[in-house]
Amino acid sequence: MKLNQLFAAIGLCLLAIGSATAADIKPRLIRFGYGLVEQSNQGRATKVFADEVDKLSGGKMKIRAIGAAALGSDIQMQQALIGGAQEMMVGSTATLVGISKEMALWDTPFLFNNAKEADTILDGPIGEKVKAKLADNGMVGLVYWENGFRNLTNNKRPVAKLEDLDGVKLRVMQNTVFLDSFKTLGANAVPLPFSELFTALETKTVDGQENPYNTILSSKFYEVQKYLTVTNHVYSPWIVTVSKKYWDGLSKDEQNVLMEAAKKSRDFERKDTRDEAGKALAELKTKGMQINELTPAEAARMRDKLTRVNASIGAGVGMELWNETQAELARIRGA
Ligand code: TK8
Repeated sequence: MKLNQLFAAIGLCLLAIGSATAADIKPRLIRFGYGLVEQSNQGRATKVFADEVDKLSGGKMKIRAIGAAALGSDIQMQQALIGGAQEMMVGSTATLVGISKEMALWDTPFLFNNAKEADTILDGPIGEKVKAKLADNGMVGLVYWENGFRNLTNNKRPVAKLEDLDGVKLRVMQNTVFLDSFKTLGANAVPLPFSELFTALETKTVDGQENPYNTILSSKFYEVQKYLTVTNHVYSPWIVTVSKKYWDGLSKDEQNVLMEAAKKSRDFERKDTRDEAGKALAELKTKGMQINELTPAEAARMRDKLTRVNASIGAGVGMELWNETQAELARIRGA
């Protein structure tokens, strides 16, 4: 036997052993809902997740991806996961606060200075701890994806200073921290599901909203919004979740397939989103949006006002978690 034949024989034996012992995987159809359109960073990463699940399960586990909130808003999908009527979704952590109060940590204005800090905290022990709490409430959190730093758009006037927000009817996510934050800034904050946002802007039910550049582009908000102010006021992530009822019925191997595929999708998604963000801003400009940055003095004023909500976030998520997060950020920044 030649050496390469020997290796081939060994390989076959290993494969046989592998398939005999491992792979407690059954045919499964998993509905995975998300809010953005297919041609968005969320849609692209969902495709990566689906392909990886297919591959890792030897084609047995199939993801049926359903975007554009066709299965409902974030909050409706979460309820479907908790009840067991839907298997998986990806959505904002901000809309999970009513289910798991610790999630409000990620709503803290200016919590992270950059994406690297976000990755370190979200993928580290603090991110794990916050994610783990979901399991007490009917959902299993797999990984955090980047939604991104959020920026402000509106149709009334360029926002160059705090006072420009006076009376602006601003859609916020269905979350008390966001509501308090923007009320504190003087806006007339209105909580609405994302799935209703485009129409609300189009019909002028609201004047403005805040989301990352990627979303402003993929959801075509530039068609109904004139002014964009670079505020980067909060990094609020997305989280990939599974119905706990469904998860508990899966074998360890099946759970591993979902977890490994989720990690792969996360790494893809963060890179893809970051690559797209700069290009998206330039494209929004060519689409006719008027973009302005804040002067350092005005940015500081806004930051000062916004961080006044910090005390209530600390109380809401628990001071221990709050202090631990601040200490960890200080450690990262000092390193
Ligand atoms: C999409 C939402 C969206 C979020 C929002 O379902 O609601 O503004 O930023 O990405 O989760």
